[in-house]
Amino acid sequence: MTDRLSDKTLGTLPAPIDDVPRYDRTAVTPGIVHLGVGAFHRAHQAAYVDDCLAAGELSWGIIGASLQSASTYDALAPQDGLYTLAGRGSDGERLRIIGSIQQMLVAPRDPAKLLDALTDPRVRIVTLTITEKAYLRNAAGGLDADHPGIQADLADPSKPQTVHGFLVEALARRRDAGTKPFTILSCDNLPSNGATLHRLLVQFAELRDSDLAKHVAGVACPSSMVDRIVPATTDADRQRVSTILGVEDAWPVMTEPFSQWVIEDNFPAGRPQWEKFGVEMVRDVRPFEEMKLRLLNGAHSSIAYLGLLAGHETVAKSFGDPRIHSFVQALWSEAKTTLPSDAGLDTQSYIAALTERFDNTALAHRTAQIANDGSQKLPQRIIGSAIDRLETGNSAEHLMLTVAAWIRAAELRGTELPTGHFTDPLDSKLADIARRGGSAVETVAAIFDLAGFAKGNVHRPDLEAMAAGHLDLLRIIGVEATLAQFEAGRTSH
Ligand code: CS2
Repeated sequence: MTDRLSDKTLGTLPAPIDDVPRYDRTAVTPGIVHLGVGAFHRAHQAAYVDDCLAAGELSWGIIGASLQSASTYDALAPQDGLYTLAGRGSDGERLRIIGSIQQMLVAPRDPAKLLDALTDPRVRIVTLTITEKAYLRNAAGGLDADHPGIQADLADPSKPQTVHGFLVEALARRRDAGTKPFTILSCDNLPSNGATLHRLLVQFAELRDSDLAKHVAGVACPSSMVDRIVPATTDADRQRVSTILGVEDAWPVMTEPFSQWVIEDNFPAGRPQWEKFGVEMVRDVRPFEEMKLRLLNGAHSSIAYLGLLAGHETVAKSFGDPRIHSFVQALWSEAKTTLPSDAGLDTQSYIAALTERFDNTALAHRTAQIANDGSQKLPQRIIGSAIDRLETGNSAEHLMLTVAAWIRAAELRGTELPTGHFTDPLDSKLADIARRGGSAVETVAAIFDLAGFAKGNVHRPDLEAMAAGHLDLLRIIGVEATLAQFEAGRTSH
């Protein structure tokens, strides 16, 4: 098979394709720059924008930029930005071709080109899926001003490396050219993601000059909650999809049927009519975000770390392990009580839907994929709930076993788990701590310090004590017996 999926071959695709772009792609103009054009963006925001383009809103094409690797560019540029989105559920697979990405850029290859796109007056929104670690927060939650990327961007603003450097330089140039600022929409799994990004950008701009900081402070950064499970594409997926298409798609994206996007409706420079396609435009995203982070992502991390320790390769296998399954139910019982009770959240139905989604065996969602970047994820997924539980005099044992399982899985890399099986931005320091071979108490204290978990919180000693007790169990009796002990504890209450 030599032909690639492209504008030229689009008309030759066979009938089993459920949907293809039915709009004139040559008439689309750029309205959105997306930073971090990985699989998640392509399964989620790009699909909603594709719906808007198909409805005739042709001024919202996406320029997709990778901030690090050129792999997405290399796969999609020869395909005119087209790719297959495969929705996989118990009733089979639905293939859809997405056409909303009209141009691709690789920031490190040509930062000036990305700055040009960001200063294009037609671009009115910048969306981001850059993952938690790219926000470059220090242990106290502020901007990590010592980060080499930040230092480089302060030294030479015209060749940015970080998202902060790109956005602030683009905003400065737009201001100087009399172009209105774009709206910045974070789509990452962080609490108050828009407000968090806004704060970090202002801090960064402040390091350049205070007038610029004032200007950046006036830029709208609405928060949003994004939800769709997107396992990494495998070679088998590439082959299967390409065989069905009859042309090669170098990077199809796998996902589940479920999709949700809740957005704070604050777009001074305009926006597509996303609400026509199921997007919830609301005044306050916070309750939705918290429910998602604490119930979905918290359980995901738990399933991932316990699953890794128990030898389960995928979420469906780990969640299908009866001990892990009932552990996660108990984790949910702890976490759900921390959610706001006056926001109309239906946690019961949410948990029922999650149970079905995690059971989806058509998705081979690897536990090692979710295990990445634990130091960046656990604060909003687990630690926040645990603090709230202690605050109200309740226990947080299940939540803290998840933290202990992360620490245990991290220290087993290189022995029982392959080296680099999952990674973390704090890896070199985590490895130093593991090498010291300290007691559970010492190890947990060092890791809480390093990652800034519960920094300055009165409950931190209790959280550490719980995590250390659980880490001891995992080290001495192993994950199976630890889960059995938790189970026995639940039934005896
Ligand atoms: C997962 C998320 O990898 C992870 O950490 O928990 O990517 C999760 O699949 C998405 O947030 C679902 O919306």
